[in-house]
Amino acid sequence: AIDNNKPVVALESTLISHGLPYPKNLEVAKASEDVVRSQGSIPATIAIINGKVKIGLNNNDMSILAESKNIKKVSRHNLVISLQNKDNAATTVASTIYLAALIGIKFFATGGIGGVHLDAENTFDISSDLNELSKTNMYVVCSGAKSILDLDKTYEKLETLGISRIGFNTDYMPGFWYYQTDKQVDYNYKTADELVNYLNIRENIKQDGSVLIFNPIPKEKAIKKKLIDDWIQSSIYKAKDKLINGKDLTPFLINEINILSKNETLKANMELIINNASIAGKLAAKYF
Ligand code: PSU
Ligand code: MN
Repeated sequence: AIDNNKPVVALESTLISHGLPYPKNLEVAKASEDVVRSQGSIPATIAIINGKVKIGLNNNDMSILAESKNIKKVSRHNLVISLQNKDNAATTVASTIYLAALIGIKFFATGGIGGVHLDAENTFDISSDLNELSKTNMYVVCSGAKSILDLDKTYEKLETLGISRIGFNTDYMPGFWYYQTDKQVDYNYKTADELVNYLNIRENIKQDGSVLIFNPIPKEKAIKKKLIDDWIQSSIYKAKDKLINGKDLTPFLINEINILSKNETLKANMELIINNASIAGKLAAKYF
């Protein structure tokens, strides 16, 4: 597909193995690929299977990632270890865009990127997604950064790193499970044509790094911020109590909040991931 200049959309695998429970994770992974296809693009879910980087998975690979209990979570810092140890591993936003860019993929979709965690001033926990987005050329369709993060600090950090915060029919950065934050996007593009034109201009001046294309969860599917904030507070409290930190923190919080919300957040998460994959498929098809 790449050789023939076809539109390809990369998809990550951490949300399959560590972000969503089985069997919903498999459902989302397949539905995401299907919507990319229905928009006229080619999906390439990325993971490490038996120590090999795979860009484009088959059904068996998908099932391993969705069902197996010992899938590693790899970002840039621990990627090579999983290759050497012949692991099955899921790739985060950071490692997925890194691998996708290596072979010339330009578009990527996920739910929400990683970012600056709450209390980062003490823990220094800032997702390496941000660092990777600043270095890797990728057009990333997402619903902002995950609600469990400090979204104000994440927004500022994006600007510091020179990562464009583009709205697709939104004036504000989305809040992942909730519709929007009060942080203004750099520009609100109302049509795919205008947005693709922006990407072309950017390429003319050879700007590097990623562009975040913010696509909020549909309003009627969004959850109230107040509810989410309460769930976040109690799950952060629990994480501290259980001494959960580092790369285990994000999956722990997401899972806890799914339970507290009686799967409201899980439903919203599924909805927005598939929706983002669809927009990425549409933009890629227009771009090529
Ligand atoms: N988006 C989701 N669910 C997820 C993630 C994103 O809807 O599970 C994953 C992504 O793979 C992202 C990772 O890169 O969480 C961030 O983890 P950390 O905060 O440890 O960098
Ligand atoms: Mn982290």
